[in-house]
Amino acid sequence: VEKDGVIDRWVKKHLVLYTGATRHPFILSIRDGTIDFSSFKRWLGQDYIFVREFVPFTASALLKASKNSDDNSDMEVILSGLASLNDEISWFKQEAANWDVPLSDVVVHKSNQNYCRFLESLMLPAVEYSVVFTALWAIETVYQESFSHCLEDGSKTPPELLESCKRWGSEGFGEFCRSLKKVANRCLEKAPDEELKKAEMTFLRVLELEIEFWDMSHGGP
Ligand code: HMH
Repeated sequence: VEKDGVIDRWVKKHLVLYTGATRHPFILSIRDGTIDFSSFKRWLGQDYIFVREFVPFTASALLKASKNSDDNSDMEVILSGLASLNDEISWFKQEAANWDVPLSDVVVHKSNQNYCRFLESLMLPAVEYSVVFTALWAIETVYQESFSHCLEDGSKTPPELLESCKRWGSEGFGEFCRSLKKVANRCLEKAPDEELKKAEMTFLRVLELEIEFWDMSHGGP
Protein backbone atom coordinates (compact mmCIF):
# COMPACT_ATOMS: atom_id res chain seq x y z
CA VAL A 1 0.00 0.00 0.00
CA GLU A 2 1.37 3.38 -1.03
CA LYS A 3 1.78 5.89 1.78
CA ASP A 4 -0.51 8.92 1.49
CA GLY A 5 1.21 11.89 -0.07
CA VAL A 6 0.59 15.52 0.81
CA ILE A 7 -2.24 15.75 -1.73
CA ASP A 8 -4.21 12.84 -0.26
CA ARG A 9 -3.80 14.26 3.22
CA TRP A 10 -5.20 17.61 2.04
CA VAL A 11 -8.11 15.96 0.26
CA LYS A 12 -9.00 14.13 3.49
CA LYS A 13 -8.54 17.24 5.60
CA HIS A 14 -10.75 19.35 3.33
CA LEU A 15 -13.14 16.62 2.22
CA VAL A 16 -16.30 18.73 2.60
CA LEU A 17 -15.04 21.43 0.24
CA TYR A 18 -13.50 18.84 -2.09
CA THR A 19 -16.80 16.98 -2.32
CA GLY A 20 -18.59 20.29 -2.84
CA ALA A 21 -16.50 20.80 -5.96
CA THR A 22 -16.57 17.23 -7.29
CA ARG A 23 -20.22 16.39 -6.50
CA HIS A 24 -21.83 19.72 -7.25
CA PRO A 25 -25.60 19.89 -7.96
CA PHE A 26 -24.78 20.85 -11.58
CA ILE A 27 -22.86 17.58 -12.02
CA LEU A 28 -25.46 15.59 -10.10
CA SER A 29 -28.13 16.97 -12.46
CA ILE A 30 -26.14 15.67 -15.45
CA ARG A 31 -25.76 12.31 -13.76
CA ASP A 32 -29.45 11.96 -12.91
CA GLY A 33 -30.55 13.28 -16.29
CA THR A 34 -32.51 16.27 -14.93
CA ILE A 35 -30.12 18.91 -16.26
CA ASP A 36 -31.61 21.86 -18.07
CA PHE A 37 -29.82 22.12 -21.44
CA SER A 38 -29.74 25.91 -21.12
CA SER A 39 -27.45 25.41 -18.10
CA PHE A 40 -25.23 23.13 -20.10
CA LYS A 41 -25.02 25.72 -22.89
CA ARG A 42 -24.11 28.44 -20.42
CA TRP A 43 -21.39 26.22 -18.98
CA LEU A 44 -20.11 25.48 -22.50
CA GLY A 45 -19.72 29.14 -23.47
CA GLN A 46 -18.11 30.12 -20.18
CA ASP A 47 -15.78 27.14 -20.08
CA TYR A 48 -14.50 27.94 -23.55
CA ILE A 49 -13.38 31.34 -22.22
CA PHE A 50 -11.83 29.66 -19.19
CA VAL A 51 -9.94 27.10 -21.27
CA ARG A 52 -8.47 29.86 -23.43
CA GLU A 53 -7.04 31.40 -20.25
CA PHE A 54 -5.95 28.00 -18.99
CA VAL A 55 -3.60 27.63 -21.99
CA PRO A 56 -1.19 30.44 -20.96
CA PHE A 57 -1.44 29.23 -17.36
CA THR A 58 -0.36 25.74 -18.43
CA ALA A 59 2.37 27.29 -20.56
CA SER A 60 3.63 29.17 -17.50
CA ALA A 61 3.80 25.85 -15.66
CA LEU A 62 5.81 24.44 -18.56
CA LEU A 63 8.22 27.34 -18.34
CA LYS A 64 8.69 26.78 -14.61
CA ALA A 65 9.19 23.05 -15.16
CA SER A 66 11.94 23.75 -17.68
CA LYS A 67 13.72 26.00 -15.19
CA ASN A 68 13.12 24.48 -11.78
CA SER A 69 12.36 20.85 -12.17
CA ASP A 70 14.85 18.17 -11.18
CA ASP A 71 12.85 15.56 -13.06
CA ASN A 72 12.79 15.74 -16.87
CA SER A 73 9.48 13.95 -17.13
CA ASP A 74 7.58 16.87 -15.53
CA MET A 75 7.87 18.81 -18.73
CA GLU A 76 6.47 15.93 -20.73
CA VAL A 77 3.46 15.66 -18.43
CA ILE A 78 2.65 19.35 -18.92
CA LEU A 79 3.37 19.17 -22.63
CA SER A 80 0.81 16.40 -23.03
CA GLY A 81 -1.63 18.62 -21.14
CA LEU A 82 -0.97 21.44 -23.59
CA ALA A 83 -1.49 19.08 -26.52
CA SER A 84 -4.88 18.02 -25.18
CA LEU A 85 -5.82 21.68 -24.69
CA ASN A 86 -5.25 22.13 -28.40
CA ASP A 87 -7.83 19.38 -29.09
CA GLU A 88 -10.07 20.79 -26.42
CA ILE A 89 -10.30 24.21 -28.05
CA SER A 90 -11.32 22.65 -31.36
CA TRP A 91 -13.79 20.47 -29.52
CA PHE A 92 -15.36 23.50 -27.79
CA LYS A 93 -15.80 25.26 -31.12
CA GLN A 94 -17.47 22.22 -32.67
CA GLU A 95 -19.65 21.54 -29.65
CA ALA A 96 -20.70 25.19 -29.43
CA ALA A 97 -21.71 25.10 -33.09
CA ASN A 98 -23.75 21.94 -32.46
CA TRP A 99 -25.56 23.59 -29.55
CA ASP A 100 -25.97 26.98 -31.24
CA VAL A 101 -23.84 28.75 -28.66
CA PRO A 102 -22.17 31.75 -30.34
CA LEU A 103 -18.68 31.84 -28.83
CA SER A 104 -17.86 35.24 -30.29
CA ASP A 105 -20.28 37.07 -28.04
CA VAL A 106 -20.15 35.19 -24.75
CA VAL A 107 -20.32 37.71 -21.92
CA VAL A 108 -17.75 36.66 -19.36
CA HIS A 109 -19.50 35.95 -16.08
CA LYS A 110 -18.17 37.39 -12.81
CA SER A 111 -17.22 33.97 -11.35
CA ASN A 112 -15.34 33.13 -14.52
CA GLN A 113 -13.58 36.50 -14.44
CA ASN A 114 -12.50 35.87 -10.85
CA TYR A 115 -11.19 32.46 -11.80
CA CYS A 116 -9.27 33.82 -14.81
CA ARG A 117 -7.78 36.58 -12.65
CA PHE A 118 -6.66 33.95 -10.15
CA LEU A 119 -4.95 32.01 -12.96
CA GLU A 120 -3.19 35.20 -14.02
CA SER A 121 -1.90 35.73 -10.49
CA LEU A 122 -0.42 32.23 -10.54
CA MET A 123 1.43 32.95 -13.79
CA LEU A 124 3.72 35.48 -12.10
CA PRO A 125 7.37 34.36 -12.13
CA ALA A 126 7.59 34.57 -8.31
CA VAL A 127 4.93 31.91 -7.76
CA GLU A 128 6.63 28.67 -6.71
CA TYR A 129 6.58 25.62 -8.93
CA SER A 130 4.95 23.48 -6.23
CA VAL A 131 2.14 26.02 -5.84
CA VAL A 132 1.53 26.15 -9.62
CA PHE A 133 1.55 22.36 -9.83
CA THR A 134 -0.89 22.02 -6.95
CA ALA A 135 -3.27 24.35 -8.78
CA LEU A 136 -2.83 22.50 -12.07
CA TRP A 137 -3.53 19.18 -10.40
CA ALA A 138 -6.59 20.52 -8.54
CA ILE A 139 -8.12 22.24 -11.58
CA GLU A 140 -7.88 19.14 -13.76
CA THR A 141 -8.85 16.72 -11.02
CA VAL A 142 -12.09 18.48 -10.11
CA TYR A 143 -13.22 18.01 -13.71
CA GLN A 144 -11.99 14.43 -13.84
CA GLU A 145 -13.77 13.43 -10.62
CA SER A 146 -16.92 15.32 -11.59
CA PHE A 147 -17.36 14.04 -15.12
CA SER A 148 -16.27 10.47 -14.40
CA HIS A 149 -19.08 10.39 -11.82
CA CYS A 150 -21.52 11.00 -14.70
CA LEU A 151 -20.21 7.93 -16.53
CA GLU A 152 -20.42 5.45 -13.65
CA ASP A 153 -22.86 2.53 -13.70
CA GLY A 154 -26.34 3.64 -12.81
CA SER A 155 -25.94 7.20 -14.06
CA LYS A 156 -28.68 8.55 -16.32
CA THR A 157 -26.56 11.08 -18.19
CA PRO A 158 -28.41 12.32 -21.30
CA PRO A 159 -26.81 10.82 -24.44
CA GLU A 160 -26.23 14.36 -25.81
CA LEU A 161 -23.81 15.01 -22.95
CA LEU A 162 -21.83 11.77 -22.99
CA GLU A 163 -19.12 13.15 -25.28
CA SER A 164 -18.50 16.08 -22.94
CA CYS A 165 -18.36 13.79 -19.91
CA LYS A 166 -15.88 11.51 -21.67
CA ARG A 167 -13.51 14.42 -22.39
CA TRP A 168 -12.69 14.69 -18.70
CA GLY A 169 -14.17 11.50 -17.29
CA SER A 170 -12.20 9.06 -19.42
CA GLU A 171 -9.53 6.69 -18.14
CA GLY A 172 -6.89 8.54 -20.19
CA PHE A 173 -7.63 11.84 -18.50
CA GLY A 174 -7.64 10.04 -15.14
CA GLU A 175 -4.15 8.75 -15.88
CA PHE A 176 -3.05 12.30 -16.73
CA CYS A 177 -4.41 13.55 -13.39
CA ARG A 178 -2.51 10.81 -11.53
CA SER A 179 0.68 11.95 -13.26
CA LEU A 180 0.01 15.53 -12.16
CA LYS A 181 -0.57 14.31 -8.63
CA LYS A 182 2.75 12.45 -8.53
CA VAL A 183 4.65 15.55 -9.62
CA ALA A 184 2.76 17.75 -7.16
CA ASN A 185 3.44 15.33 -4.29
CA ARG A 186 7.14 15.12 -5.12
CA CYS A 187 7.48 18.93 -5.15
CA LEU A 188 5.44 19.33 -1.97
CA GLU A 189 7.49 16.76 -0.01
CA LYS A 190 10.50 19.01 -0.45
CA ALA A 191 8.77 22.36 0.02
CA PRO A 192 9.50 24.48 3.10
CA ASP A 193 6.58 25.05 5.50
CA GLU A 194 5.78 28.52 4.23
CA GLU A 195 5.48 27.27 0.64
CA LEU A 196 3.45 24.25 1.74
CA LYS A 197 0.98 26.58 3.43
CA LYS A 198 0.71 28.64 0.25
CA ALA A 199 0.08 25.52 -1.83
CA GLU A 200 -2.63 24.35 0.55
CA MET A 201 -4.35 27.75 0.39
CA THR A 202 -4.12 27.59 -3.40
CA PHE A 203 -5.76 24.15 -3.39
CA LEU A 204 -8.63 25.52 -1.27
CA ARG A 205 -9.02 28.57 -3.50
CA VAL A 206 -9.28 26.34 -6.59
CA LEU A 207 -12.03 24.32 -4.92
CA GLU A 208 -13.97 27.50 -4.07
CA LEU A 209 -13.58 28.88 -7.58
CA GLU A 210 -14.68 25.57 -9.10
CA ILE A 211 -17.79 25.58 -6.90
CA GLU A 212 -18.58 29.15 -7.97
CA PHE A 213 -18.07 28.15 -11.60
CA TRP A 214 -20.56 25.28 -11.24
CA ASP A 215 -22.96 27.59 -9.36
CA MET A 216 -22.81 30.04 -12.26
CA SER A 217 -23.50 27.27 -14.77
CA HIS A 218 -26.30 25.76 -12.73
CA GLY A 219 -28.00 29.02 -11.76
CA GLY A 220 -31.14 30.44 -13.38
CA PRO A 221 -31.07 32.18 -16.80
C1 HMH B 1 -13.68 25.72 -14.77
N1 HMH B 1 -12.10 23.90 -14.42
C2 HMH B 1 -12.83 24.60 -15.28
N2 HMH B 1 -12.82 24.32 -16.58
C3 HMH B 1 -12.05 23.31 -17.06
N3 HMH B 1 -12.07 23.04 -18.39
C4 HMH B 1 -11.27 22.55 -16.17
C5 HMH B 1 -11.33 22.88 -14.84
C6 HMH B 1 -10.41 21.38 -16.61
O1 HMH B 1 -9.64 21.64 -17.68
